[in-house]
Amino acid sequence: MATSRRLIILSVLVCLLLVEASEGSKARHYKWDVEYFFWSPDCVENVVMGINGQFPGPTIRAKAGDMVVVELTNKLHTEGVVIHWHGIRQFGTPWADGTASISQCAINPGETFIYRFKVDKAGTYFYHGHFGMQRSAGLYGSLIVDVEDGKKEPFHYDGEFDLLLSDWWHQSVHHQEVGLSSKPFRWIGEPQTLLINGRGQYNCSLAAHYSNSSSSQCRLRGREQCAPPILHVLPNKIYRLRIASTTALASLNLAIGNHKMVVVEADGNYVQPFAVDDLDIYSGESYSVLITTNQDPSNNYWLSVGVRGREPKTQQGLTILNYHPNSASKLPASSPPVTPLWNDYNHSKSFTNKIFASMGSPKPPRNYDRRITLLNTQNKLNGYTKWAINNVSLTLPPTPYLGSIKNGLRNAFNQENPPESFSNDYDVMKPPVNPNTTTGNGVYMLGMNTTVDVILQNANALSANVSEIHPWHLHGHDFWILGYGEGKFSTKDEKKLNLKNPPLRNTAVIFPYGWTALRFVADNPGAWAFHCHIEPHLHMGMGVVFAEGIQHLNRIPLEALACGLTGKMLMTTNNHN
Ligand SMILES: *[C@@H]1O[C@H](CO)[C@@H](O)[C@H](O)[C@H]1NC(C)=O
Ligand SMILES: *[C@@H]1O[C@H](CO)[C@@H](O)[C@H](O)[C@H]1NC(C)=O
Ligand SMILES: *[C@@H]1O[C@H](CO)[C@@H](O)[C@H](O)[C@H]1NC(C)=O
Ligand SMILES: *[C@@H]1O[C@H](CO)[C@@H](O)[C@H](O)[C@H]1NC(C)=O
Ligand SMILES: *[C@@H]1O[C@H](CO)[C@@H](O)[C@H](O)[C@H]1NC(C)=O
Ligand SMILES: *[C@@H]1O[C@H](CO)[C@@H](O)[C@H](O)[C@H]1NC(C)=O
Ligand SMILES: *[C@@H]1O[C@H](CO)[C@@H](O)[C@H](O)[C@H]1NC(C)=O
Ligand SMILES: [Cu+2]
Repeated sequence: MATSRRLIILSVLVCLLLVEASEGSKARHYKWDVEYFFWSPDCVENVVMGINGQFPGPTIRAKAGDMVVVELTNKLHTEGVVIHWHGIRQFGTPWADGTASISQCAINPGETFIYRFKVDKAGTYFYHGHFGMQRSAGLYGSLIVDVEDGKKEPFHYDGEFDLLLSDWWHQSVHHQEVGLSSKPFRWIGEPQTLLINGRGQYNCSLAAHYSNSSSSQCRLRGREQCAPPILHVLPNKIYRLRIASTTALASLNLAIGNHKMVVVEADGNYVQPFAVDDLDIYSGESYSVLITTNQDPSNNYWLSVGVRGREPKTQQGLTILNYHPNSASKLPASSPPVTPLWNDYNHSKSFTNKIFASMGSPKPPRNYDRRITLLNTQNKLNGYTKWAINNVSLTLPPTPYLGSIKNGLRNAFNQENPPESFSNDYDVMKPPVNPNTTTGNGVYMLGMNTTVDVILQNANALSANVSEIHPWHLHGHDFWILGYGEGKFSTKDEKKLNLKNPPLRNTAVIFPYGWTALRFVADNPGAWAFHCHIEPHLHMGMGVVFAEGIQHLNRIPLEALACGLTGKMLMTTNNHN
């Protein structure tokens, strides 16, 4: 009886496996060691946090529907680690989201954690460290999901390139972190170098010879760790560039000399194609653009990346679009495209306002169940400099929320709901009269399957006439961006919200003194970070946590729980056995 039942179960399992195999989806296995090693990302030797001796880490390439399995071993010796799969929603696997203190315990030195999750949607994604400021240390790489077998992308291209953009400091992340947490505050400053696929040039310029700048012409042979990743193309073809930004701070603008770009994808969702000469990309975002190689093939062309939104002190990141196989090192005839002025926000807004969902993409629900307004302010706390949301600066608890909520551990974090809005008399245009804030680690508990609106409200920072850009990234969901506006969000802005074809994304910027309206459905049981993707800002408290439906989860893998109060709970359970 028992045997026959076992047989039935076995054959059901075999059938399931066969079904899975016949659909072509499979598991992609990776075995990674995270470690520090010496590297010269910008021609200056430094220490980077990389994977299997590579910086940036290896690219994951999968098909929609595949399982990705990453066996991650922490070889850092003196600190924990986790990796977040940015843009992957983790339906049914919230413990694999890779956020320390939120979805799992940090992986201790010497320990291995297995991330196992499904990539359900084709698109351009990336992964990065999400513990402390490890993304700034270089822990990142690309994650590309192709359409499943038998399906086609809704546009044609002959070849593709993957461009992962980042910014780089010579000062160690530990030094940066101590500065941010010190009294008086020490800001990290602007990056030394912009990197394209982990490569940039600090003390020389590929384009020195076109300008009067003091930097010297780089003399690179092409095999150096800092040599630019040349884009070799053939004439009269269409190429897809997959561009993602994992910068710690910089908002970027990317342009290619003489070539228009047609934007077709944003954050893993198709958009209505539109052509631009240059595009803005904020930390946490990704785009696919199509370019046609229809220019004079005897020439080469610059691809340039420059800083927006902060007065730039960093030279452009550069590489070359090369048509002719024998002239890869030939410099383009003219100077690199000029990055728009850093404070030309109209240029940025005009780009952002061109992005709409492609036809056939899911539409938002007509109404919302709950609206949460999040005021972004810069504050003081006992003399320390912080960022706060509705006057709460986030400090993560030692016990990850996912496990503490599932197990009803009420002492693990503040049980009251954080504020849903801010006082009406707060003047978003003026620095605060009383700049002091509080800290907290409460959670916005969302009803399962409810529709949630978030109004991100920007404000003046601590100094007069200063309001900064903040790209907000949501874990576990895509949201619709219903609109952007100036000043304080008001009921008359309500009518202007776009419910017809708003783009679905996982990252949305708020412009200085502006607001951004988002809508999403809380349909993914788990605990999810929602935060400014600027690494030092998050470190200074600029984030919140949402949670929904955790009671619907069956079992959370013990390895995700082995710390804090859930760790203690496991020990007592084991003792009873
Ligand atoms: C860049 O500067 C570093 C440190 O000053 C030096 O060691 C290195 O040789 C320089 N590299 C180039 C390409 O000039
Ligand atoms: C370099 O300086 C000269 C003389 O000051 C000026 O005419 C020229 O436009 C400058 N070139 C660039 C690329 O800035
Ligand atoms: C930006 O656009 C706004 C609204 O269209 C306009 O009033 C303003 O003058 C523009 N600013 C600049 C610097 O062009
Ligand atoms: C803000 O905090 C500082 C330092 O804790 C304190 O000296 C100051 O009085 C506070 N300001 C207000 C208006 O409460
Ligand atoms: C924020 O909290 C601090 C400390 O409780 C308080 O002094 C301050 O008035 C609050 N500010 C706002 C804008 O609510
Ligand atoms: C939430 O919605 C999904 C999809 O419509 C449905 O399968 C699920 O049962 C719902 N869950 C709850 C708790 O309502
Ligand atoms: C801020 O801007 C206002 C209006 O433009 C101006 O009157 C004021 O002097 C500025 N303050 C500072 C500190 O720059
Ligand atoms: Cu920010």
